[in-house]
Amino acid sequence: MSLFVGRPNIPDIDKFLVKTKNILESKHLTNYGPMVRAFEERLTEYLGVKHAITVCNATIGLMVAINAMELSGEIILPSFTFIASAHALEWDGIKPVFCDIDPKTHNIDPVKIEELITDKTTAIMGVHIWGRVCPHDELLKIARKYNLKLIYDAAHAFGTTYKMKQAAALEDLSVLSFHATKAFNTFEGGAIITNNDKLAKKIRNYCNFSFEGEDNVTGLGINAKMSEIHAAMGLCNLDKLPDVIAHNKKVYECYKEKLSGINGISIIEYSENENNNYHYIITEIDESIFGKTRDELHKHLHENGVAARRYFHPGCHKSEPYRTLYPNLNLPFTENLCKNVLALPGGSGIDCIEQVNEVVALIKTCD
Ligand code: T4K
Repeated sequence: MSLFVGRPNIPDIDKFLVKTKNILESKHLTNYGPMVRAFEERLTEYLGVKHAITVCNATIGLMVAINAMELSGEIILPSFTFIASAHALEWDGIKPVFCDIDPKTHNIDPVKIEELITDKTTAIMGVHIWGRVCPHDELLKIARKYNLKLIYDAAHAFGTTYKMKQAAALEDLSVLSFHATKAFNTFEGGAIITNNDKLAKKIRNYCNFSFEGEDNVTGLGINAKMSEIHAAMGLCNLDKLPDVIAHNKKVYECYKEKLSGINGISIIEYSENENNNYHYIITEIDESIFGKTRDELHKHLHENGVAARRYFHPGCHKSEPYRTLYPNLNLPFTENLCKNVLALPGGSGIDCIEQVNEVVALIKTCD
């Protein structure tokens, strides 16, 4: 058995090949061609937003968005996230100020934010970990109180809704990832989502070297464009998204039922207010009850063909360059979670429910 976390969703191959042929015959490969324009239109419809600006990946998308919002100094974000969230800030010359999480939700703890605000803070960056939406109302209240911007790393949150609203539609701005390993992919890619017309115009300008017209450069832009072939993948995968989420949910429900019979291992649960994309199967191991550590279980699964992942071990603040920059920073809830969390193969990494049974059976034989 070989099972993976983050197996890409592949669309209808014939449909994708037809689009590929059209792209090749048209000789319009990039620079906002018809595929990208059609994909952006579909995205705005699906998300219920005014602007969806496609980008080559979410990391660059975050960097562009931060520049366009004129953020500087310090930005507060959780340390329990993929390293790209922090790296995007550091590359933009901004100090990432790491905040601890709420161990119940794995998201940034709003109660701990205010004490981290200084006169250099310009924004709060929430990360919807596992597609679970951050406590938006609380974050927005703090942001408005201190005149800060609120930006979301929504890399995990495509297709996730909160109180009937798409997570990516929350103000002030969100950045989605369409990396191959996400619930929805364009091989590599992402999108910057905003309802602010002026900001959207600026972001578009930045994404294309700040060209206005043929040879008029108006600022310090970069190349963050999505190409036609990536957009074609996005268009085909969008058609499949409802089926993908339904499959993911079935897999999640099955794990939830089967794991409930094992003491010391719990699966993340969602509130009634949210509809997740159920892409990630996230468990926590309580060693004192399970009898083995998370790392022992991780090793056992790998030895038996299940490539479970220790996301996001050891936490951004314990990874370079932040470990050296902030050697005395301790975030107890983040560090504890980093020791105990294990992502199991889910979504399109699982073809049939029998494979869930096999993973659960393997977990039971960890000794
Ligand atoms: N913010 C957050 C919160 C993020 O999670 C991410 C990315 C970003 C920002 C940045 O987004 P992008 O700039 O990437 O758009 C993966 C992804 O590379 C990364 O995009 C993602 N988060 C992160 C959570 O997961 P790895 O190091 O786990 O990837 P990798 O290559 O080990 O793949 C995981 C598994 O997926 C493998 O075991 C095999 C399978 N796989 C992978 C690829 C690439 C396939 O079956 N086929 C494939 O093509 O980081």
